[in-house]
Amino acid sequence: MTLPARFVTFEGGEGAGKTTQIKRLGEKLAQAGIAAIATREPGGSPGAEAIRNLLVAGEVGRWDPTTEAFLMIAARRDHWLKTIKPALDAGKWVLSDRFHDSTRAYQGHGRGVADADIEALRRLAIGETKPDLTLILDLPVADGLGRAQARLKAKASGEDRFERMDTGFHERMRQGFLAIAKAEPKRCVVIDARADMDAVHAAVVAAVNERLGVTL
Ligand code: T5A
Repeated sequence: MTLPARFVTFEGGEGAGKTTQIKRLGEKLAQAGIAAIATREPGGSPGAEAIRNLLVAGEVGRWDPTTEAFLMIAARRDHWLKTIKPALDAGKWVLSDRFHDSTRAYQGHGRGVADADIEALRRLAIGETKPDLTLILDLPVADGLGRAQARLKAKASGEDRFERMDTGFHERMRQGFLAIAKAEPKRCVVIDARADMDAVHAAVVAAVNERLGVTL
């Protein structure tokens, strides 16, 4: 029996460990003979990566919240059309580091864009597309920003525009993710990201097995 391709998204605040956990889940899927791609937002296709460059660097106030939501969602449409949908159609699982919940949490809860407006843009861009499973890695804001700073220093990428936003913004965004998880418990699983990498990986694998009917 061939398993259906699955669309799994990882969400959470800065430095929650999404990139780390996507890599480890990808390795686990490969061991089980399941083809998968890892991708990210904003970005994940050449056009969306070009938009990413406008979003993650530069002055904090470079974009007003609504313009920022437009840019995120424009990048998402390109990513969906050029990368995610073709991979799913080819039978590959897609593991995405962020997707639409990030716009709801960051531009919506964090920066005050109305959810109804974000959802109107979403319908235009990607229709009713939803991930099969969303893993929300939850971590206190100070811990996540500390981890992200260490990672940014090591990479010297300058992609720190969101990390430089104030603590109130990061707190609202964290609560936004928890509210999304509460409203959509069938799709979302909240994982305590304070634990060490192995423990978080075990929780990720348990959620994938339980929710997607596989045995990894
Ligand atoms: N954004 C994005 C929006 O505002 N709206 C949107 O719609 C979208 C899609 C993207 C920014 O864009 C915003 C959100 C973001 O601010 P980014 O650089 O891709 O920018 O930022 P992040 O997605 O937040 O990526 P990070 O790399 O900061 O976080 P990750 O991927 O969650 O964390 P990771 O795995 O890189 O780990 C960070 C550090 O912590 C360590 C790692 O080794 C690494 O050094 N670490 C742990 N340390 C201790 N214990 C653990 N369990 C650890 N797990 C990882």
